[in-house]
Amino acid sequence: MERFFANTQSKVYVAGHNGLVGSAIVRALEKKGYTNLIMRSSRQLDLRDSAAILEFFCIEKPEYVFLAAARVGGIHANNTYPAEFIYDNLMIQCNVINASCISRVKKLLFLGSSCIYPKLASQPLKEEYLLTGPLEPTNEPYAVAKIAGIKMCQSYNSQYGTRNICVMPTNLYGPNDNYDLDTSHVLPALIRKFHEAKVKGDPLVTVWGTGSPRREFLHVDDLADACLFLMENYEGNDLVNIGTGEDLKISELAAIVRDIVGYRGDIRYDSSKPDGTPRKLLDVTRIRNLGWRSKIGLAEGIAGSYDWYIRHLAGSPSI
Ligand code: GFB
Repeated sequence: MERFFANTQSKVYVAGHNGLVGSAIVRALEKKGYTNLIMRSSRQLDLRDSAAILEFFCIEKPEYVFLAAARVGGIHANNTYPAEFIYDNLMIQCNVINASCISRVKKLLFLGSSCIYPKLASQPLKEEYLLTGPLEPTNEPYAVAKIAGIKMCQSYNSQYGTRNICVMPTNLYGPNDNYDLDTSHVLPALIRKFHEAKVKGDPLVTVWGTGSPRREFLHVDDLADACLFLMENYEGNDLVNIGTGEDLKISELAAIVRDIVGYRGDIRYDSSKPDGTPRKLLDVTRIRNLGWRSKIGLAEGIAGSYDWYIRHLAGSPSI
C-alpha cells in the first residue's frame, strides 16, 4: 500500500478548505511540507453540482481527498434549516465520493460526527453503536445525511475497491469557527456572549437550555493531526472515533469560558431552548490503540480561541 506521506508532492484536495476543519487540515498539511494542495471556494466550485464536480476531478485528478466540506451548525441551526442540512450534505457527499471513485483517487477521508450516534446510546459511545437506536430529533436530517455518507464510503470500498476511511469527530472548536449566535455551536457562542457582555457591561449572560447536558470538545488542530495520522496509518471500513475521552457539563463550560474572558456578571439559563442529546462522549480506545491521542487541553484551547476571536472578529460589524 502506498504510504500517504511517501511524497509531499502528492496532489491533495481539501474540500471545504476555508471552514473550521478544512482550514486546520490545510495548516497541518503545509506544516508537514505538502505543497501540492488543491483548494476551491464554494463560489469557484459548488460541490452540490454533480457535473461540475466530475469535470473538476477528471481535470485535476487529486491523489488524496479530505472531504471536510459540509453544511454544519449548532443545535438551533439544525432545528431551523433541516431541509438545507439534509440536501446540501447528501449532494456534497454523493458528488465527491463518486467523483473520487471515477477519477481513481488513492484514498479519501470522510468526516462523520459524534451527534449521529443514537440519542440515548450507552456512554462512552463505541463505533459499533451507530444505527442501534433513534437519533437526536434536533439534528436528525443532518445525521441521516452523514450516516448515508458513511454507508456510501463503505459500499464503494466493497464494490469498487476504493480506500475511503470514515472518522467520527466529537464537538470541535478553534480558528475559523462560526461565531454567529444563531447558527454556531455552544463554545464559540459562549466566547462571543461573555465578551460582548463584558465590553457592554451587561449584568447577565443567557445560556441556552438547562446547562446539564454534557459535551466533549476537541480542538480542531488536534482533529487535523488525527486526520493526517489516520490517512497515513489506517485502512478499512470500521469507523474511528476522534475525541479527548473527557466531557463536562455545559454549565461547567460556561464557568470556564466566563473566567477566561474575564466576565464578572451572572449567568441565567433559558430552558425554552433545547438541550439536545444529554451526553455524547466518544470511546477513543480504537484511535488510542492505533497510536494517537489528543494534545490540546480545553482551557488552553479556549484561551487560544478567545484570542483568535478578539484578533479577527470582535467588534466586526457582522459575523
Ligand atoms: O453546540 P450545540 O449547538 O450542539 O449545543 P450539540 C450544545 C449544548 O449547548 C446544547 C447548549 O445543550 C445547547 O442548548 N447551549 C447553551 C448552546 N448555550 C448555547 C448557545 O448560546 N449556543 C448554542 N449553539 N448552544 C450539534 C449538532 O449538537 O453537535 C450538530 O446539532 C453537530 O449537527 C454538532 O453535529 C457537533 O452538541 O447539541
